Amino acid sequence: MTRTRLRWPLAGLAAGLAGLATSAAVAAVLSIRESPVIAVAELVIRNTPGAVAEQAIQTLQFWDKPVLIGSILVLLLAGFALAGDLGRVRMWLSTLVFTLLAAVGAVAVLTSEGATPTRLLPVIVGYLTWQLVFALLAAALSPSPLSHRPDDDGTDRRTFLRRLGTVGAGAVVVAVAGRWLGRNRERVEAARDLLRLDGVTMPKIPLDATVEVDGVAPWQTDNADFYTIHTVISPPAVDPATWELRIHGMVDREVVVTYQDLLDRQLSEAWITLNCVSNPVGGTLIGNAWWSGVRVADLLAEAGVRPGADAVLQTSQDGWNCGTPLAALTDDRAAMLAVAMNGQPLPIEHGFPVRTIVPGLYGYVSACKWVVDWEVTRFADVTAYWTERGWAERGPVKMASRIDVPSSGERVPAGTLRVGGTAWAQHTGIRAVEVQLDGGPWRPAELARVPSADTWVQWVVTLAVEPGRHELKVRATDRSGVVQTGVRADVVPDGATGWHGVDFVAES
Ligand SMILES: Nc1nc2c(c(=O)[nH]1)N[C@H]1C(S)=C(S)[C@@H](COP(=O)(O)O)O[C@H]1N2
Ligand SMILES: [Mo]
Repeated sequence: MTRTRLRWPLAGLAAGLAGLATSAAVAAVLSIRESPVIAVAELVIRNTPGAVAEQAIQTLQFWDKPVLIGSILVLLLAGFALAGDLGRVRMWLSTLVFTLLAAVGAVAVLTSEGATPTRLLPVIVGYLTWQLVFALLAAALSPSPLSHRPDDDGTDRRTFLRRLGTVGAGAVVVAVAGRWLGRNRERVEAARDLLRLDGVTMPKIPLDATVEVDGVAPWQTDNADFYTIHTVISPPAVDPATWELRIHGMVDREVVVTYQDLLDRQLSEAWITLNCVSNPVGGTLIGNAWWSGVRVADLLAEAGVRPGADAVLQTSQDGWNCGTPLAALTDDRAAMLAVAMNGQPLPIEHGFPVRTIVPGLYGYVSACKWVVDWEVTRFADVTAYWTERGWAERGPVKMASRIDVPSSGERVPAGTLRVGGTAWAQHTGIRAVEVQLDGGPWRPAELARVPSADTWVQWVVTLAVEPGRHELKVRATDRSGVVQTGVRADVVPDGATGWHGVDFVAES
């Protein structure tokens, strides 16, 4: 009887430890520095009064942190055992304890420095593991309604012990796998840090490319500020030493390129603006960087594209794919297989070690990150990730313009107002930008100078504004003379259109 009683807290402990293992594994795979337990420790540190902390540090010396984490673990184990024991009385009491413990973890994670919703994942996975494993073990402990034999204990005990063993082994496997995957990421990050790419340069921002207006998005977007879009939660860790790109399909000869092959070639470099098709009017899913890589046209020429092909189906290490018009990859534009962004090896979240960049096409049909496969093919024969989900097959970037200053709702002093922003008509170029105040005449803005038609262009205009509420609109004209349409279109299926406008208040 007493031994049966002990099995309940034991089940709670096993479920609890299994949850800690899955949660730590998820944190490792996602490269989250703080597992929930560490986050709780940091929460305690943040909320410890200075005097108490000092006392603790004095008595414990540098053992303060291990003691803190150790205490949290002991409390956790006690909580697990309690949750298990309460399950003997009522299952919902166990659920309550596990939920409270998970809630503490969630609060710690969400209040930690630089918290993002992704960081909740380890807590959620750990919590689900607790509930699931505990239910599984408890089922073997509860007396079966069908059997009333007093000595039924023997078979139930075997079931319980077998499940306990399975859970233990599973937890060990998960913990080891999590560590291994985490290590793999660290290894790739270390390999990236050690790379020195000869031939990759980082010029200064071209003279006259920026208008001096505070609040206008910088002409060059830093890697850390560059928007990121991908379908995976955790970017794949791809080792440059084993990376390969296979070019096959409608080609004369299959070509396999390695990372070293790319570095041994003449690198081409350019300022190129990258646009997301999901960028709404006035939105910020756009960035401009200095890219270094190998011309796609040269690689395709080596493979020898067969007549009849009109697309390259690009696939990434993570299984995502996109169909890119062959014409945009082989004409005179700077389409490249990029190895560097702003003079640095590609950041992992931007496609390390190698990604594609095609000026003039939205990212979803061209800018394949962690790219490993190019199949030269026909649009008629393939579909790709986003086209299967209702987006257009080809995605040329639409002309757009944006007001950065003043921002919507801003209060500015009445009188002279410097208004500024950015505009793009990628691969055609911007000829003019005009603004309209309160429905009045369109007035030309002054354009900054850009090195090519493949980047965005900053603009500035000085207006006189009376005190009161105002509405300001912007529109661009491209170098072929087309004026940006004011007709509003949603981002689906091939990019937003419409003039960006802001409301602001001038105060006397
Ligand atoms: N492997 C992979 N590559 C991808 C995507 C993706 O989901 N997976 N998203 C694309 C989209 S929609 C855009 S807009 C760009 C964004 O590139 P960035 O994250 O470097 O800004 O990457 C493209 N390449
Ligand atoms: Mo995108």
